Amino acid sequence: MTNAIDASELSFNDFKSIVINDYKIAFESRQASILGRREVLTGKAKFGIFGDGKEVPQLAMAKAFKNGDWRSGYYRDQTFAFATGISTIKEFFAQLYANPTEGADPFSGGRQMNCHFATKSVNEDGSWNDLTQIKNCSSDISPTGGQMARLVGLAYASKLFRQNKELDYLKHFSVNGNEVAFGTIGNASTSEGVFFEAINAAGVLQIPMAISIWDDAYGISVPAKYQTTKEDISEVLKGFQRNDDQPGYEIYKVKGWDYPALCEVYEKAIKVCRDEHVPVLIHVTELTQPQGHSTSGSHERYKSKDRLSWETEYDCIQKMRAWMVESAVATEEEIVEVEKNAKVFVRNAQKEAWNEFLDSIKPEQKQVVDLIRDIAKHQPELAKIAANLASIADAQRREVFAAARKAIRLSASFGSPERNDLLAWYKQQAKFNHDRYNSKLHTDGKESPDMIAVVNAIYDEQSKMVDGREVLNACFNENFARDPRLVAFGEDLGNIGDVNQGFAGLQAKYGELRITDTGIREMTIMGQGIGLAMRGLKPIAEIQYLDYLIFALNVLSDDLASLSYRTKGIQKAPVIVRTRGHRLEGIWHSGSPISMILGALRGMHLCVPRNMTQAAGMYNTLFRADEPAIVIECLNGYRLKEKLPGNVGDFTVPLGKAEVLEEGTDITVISYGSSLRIVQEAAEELSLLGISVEIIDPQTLLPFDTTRVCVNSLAKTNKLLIVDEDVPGGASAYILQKVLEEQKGYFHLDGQPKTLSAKAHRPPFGSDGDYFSKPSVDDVIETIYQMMHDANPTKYPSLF
Ligand SMILES: Cc1ncc(C[n+]2csc(CCOP(=O)(O)OP(=O)(O)O)c2C)c(N)n1
Ligand SMILES: [Mg+2]
Repeated sequence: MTNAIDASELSFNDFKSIVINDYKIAFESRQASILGRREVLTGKAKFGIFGDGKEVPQLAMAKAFKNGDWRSGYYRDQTFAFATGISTIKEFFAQLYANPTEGADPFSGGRQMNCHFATKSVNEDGSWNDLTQIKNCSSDISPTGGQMARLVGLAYASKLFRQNKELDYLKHFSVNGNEVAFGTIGNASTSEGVFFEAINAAGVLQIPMAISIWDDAYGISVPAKYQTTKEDISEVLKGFQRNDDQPGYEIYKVKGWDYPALCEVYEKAIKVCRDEHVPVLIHVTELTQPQGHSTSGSHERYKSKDRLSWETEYDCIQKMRAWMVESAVATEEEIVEVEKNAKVFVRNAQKEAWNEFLDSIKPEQKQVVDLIRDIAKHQPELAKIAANLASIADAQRREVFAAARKAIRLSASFGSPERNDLLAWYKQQAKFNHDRYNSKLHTDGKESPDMIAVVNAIYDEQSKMVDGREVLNACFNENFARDPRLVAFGEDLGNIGDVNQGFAGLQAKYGELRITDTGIREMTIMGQGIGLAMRGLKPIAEIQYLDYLIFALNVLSDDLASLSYRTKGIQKAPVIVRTRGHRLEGIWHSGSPISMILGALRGMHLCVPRNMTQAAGMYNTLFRADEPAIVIECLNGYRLKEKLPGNVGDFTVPLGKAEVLEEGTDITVISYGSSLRIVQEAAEELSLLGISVEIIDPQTLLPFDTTRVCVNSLAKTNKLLIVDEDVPGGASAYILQKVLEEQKGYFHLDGQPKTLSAKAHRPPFGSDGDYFSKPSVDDVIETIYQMMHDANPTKYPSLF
C-alpha cells in the first residue's frame, strides 16, 4: 500500500487505512520515546533524546520523501525514520543500549547516541550501493546545526546530476537529479551561524533543498526570545522569498499538530523543490516536548504551568487523534485498538532488543567465569573475582573484561595452562573488540589510498622547467578530462582559476558546473564537498588559505573526519580539501597550524607536499582513491621552477611513504612543506662546517612514515632534529611521539632530541617578521651546530 494521500484517487477506505497507519506509526513512536526514557532512568541506557512532540509533521515529511532522496537532520526524527522504514523500533532500542553486535544498530554499530540514524551507502568491500533505490539518510551528528553544511552538498549534487549530462552514466547515484535533500533542524539551532550560511548558499545555488524547522519554542531551557529575532524564524527569513523577478526560496509556515495541513504543505512544497530545483523552507510551529528536552533533566524546571498545560492540549498526537474522530476517519474504538496493539508491539521490540544485547555478552561472561575458576583451582584467591563476575545479573562487556584482566594480572607469577587459556581467550577477544569499538576510522575498502598503484613520475630530455602552479594546472587538466565525477569549487577558483592560478583556464574548458566560484562561506564549501562526495562525486573543495580552515574546522572535524568511524563504514565521503599554507606574509597568510589539524581531523589523510610536483602526485593518488584528505600546498612555491613530469596526470605519490631527500651521517632532520627548503639550504652550509645532514620528508603526516624510514635513519645518525613552522610542542611533538615512541627511536639516540618550531605567536608582516618568528636558515644551522657541539665540543667549538 502506498502511503501517499491524494484524495482524488483514493477511496475513503484507502484514505482511512493510510491515516490510521500513520497514527499507528506516530503512536508507536511516542511509546518508544516513553519507554526509552524509562530505560535510561532505570539505568539500562546511558542517555536518551527522543522525538516526542514532533511525530505528526514527520509523517507528512515521510510521505513526500521518495527513493533516492536524502535526509540530513537531527536527533528528533525517529518518527520519520520509522515511517520511511529507515529504522525499526527494535533497532532504535538497540542503538539506545549501544549494542555493537553486527546488525543490531545498523546506523552506527553501537557507536552513536540514540536517534542518530544512517543508511547503508557503502558495501563491505567499500563499493557503492545503488543509492537511487533507497531512502537515504546521511549519518546524524550531535552538534546543533551541524547537519546544515552537508545538506547543501546533498542538494547541490542533484543540480549537478540534472545539469551535467556527462554524469548520466552514474545510474547508481541519481535519476536526472530528481532527488530532494531534506533537512531538519530545531528552532533554537537556527541561531547557529552555519544555519544562516547554508540558507544563503542554497538560495544562491538554487538547489532542491527542503529544510524543515521543528519549532517547539525552546532550545533546552532557553525560550525563543533569547534565540530568534522576533521569535519567529520564517518571519525573519522573509527576504529570501522568491518573486517574479528574483529567484530565492518558497517559504511555508504550518502548525505542527495539523495533520491534513501538514500533508498538503509537504506535498506542495516538495513538488516545487523537486521539479524546479528551488529551495524550500517549512517552518513547523507549535510543537511540543512532552517529556522535556532529554533524559538529562525535566522541563518543569523552566516551563511555566501555562506553557506546560498548553503543551498537553496541543500535543500533536492528541490533536491528530481528535481530528480523526471529528472527521469520522476512525472511531474511538478503532483508535483504542490501534493504541493497545502499539503498546504491546513497542514493549516487545524493546524487550527483544534488550535481551539480544544481554545475550551477546552472556556467553563471554560465562567463559570468563569458567576460565577464572579454572585458575582459582591453583590460586584460590581468584575465586572471588569469578564469583563477583558470576553474580552480575546484566553484565556489561566492560565488567567481563575488567575481571579477565584483573585475573591475568594477579596470576602473572603463577604461570599455568589454565592461565594460558584465559590469556588466549583474551587475545582472541581483543580482535573482536577492536572491530566493535575501534575499527573503521578509515573506510579501508578496495579504493583505499593504500591500494592505489605507485606510478613514478617520468622525465626525459624534453621535460620543461615550469612554474610550480603550472604543474598543478596540468595535473588538474588531465584528471578533469579523465574523470567527469571531478568537480572543484571555492572562493575565486572558477573565473580566475584560484588565487594562485592552479585552475587557470580550466573553467573555460570544463564549464561552470565543474569548476566553480563560491561565496565566502568556508563551512558550507566543506559541506558542499561532503554532500557531493556522499552522492558519488569527487569534489575538490578549496579553502583559500590554510589560516581560514579554522572557519570550517567544525564541519571537517565533526562530520567529515568522523563519518567512516561513526557509521562503522557504511557511509563515506571522499572529499579532497585543497588549501595552501606555511610561510608567506603576515598574521593570517603564513599559518601552519598543523597540530590543530592533527588533533581535530583523525580519519582524514593529511598531505604536506614540499613542492607542486609532490602535490600533483598526491592528488593523482587521492583522485583514484575514496577517502577524505587535506592537501596543503606551499604558499611560497607557486612561482618556483619545477620540472614537468611527462605523466603529470598519472604518476602517484603514495601516502605515508617518507622520502630521504638528502643522505647524511651525522644527524637526522625531519621536516615537511616549506620548511624543507630552509633545511636543505642550511645543510649546504653545514656541510662546509663538516656536518653531514640526512633530511627526511615524511610527505604526509596522517599517515606518518609507515615504512619506518625515520627510525632507520636514526639508527645511522643517532641524532634527531625536527623542524617545522607550527607552534612549539605542536606537530613537532606529534612527530617525536611517532619516531621516538611508536618507531622506538629513543633506543638509537646519543643525545637530546630537539625540535625547532616557529614562535608561539603568529608572524608579523614583512620579511623581518618572518625571519624573527619562523625557523630561518640561520636558526637551523645554529641548532644543528649546537647539537654537534653538545656531542663533541672539541671538534665543534661554541659559536656564541
Ligand atoms: C554545537 C552545539 N552546541 C550545543 C549543544 C547542546 N544542545 C543540544 S540540543 C540543544 C538545544 C537545541 O534546541 P533546538 O534546536 O530548538 O532543538 P530541540 O531540541 O528543541 O528540538 C543544545 C543547546 C550541541 N549539541 N551542539
Ligand atoms: Mg526547540
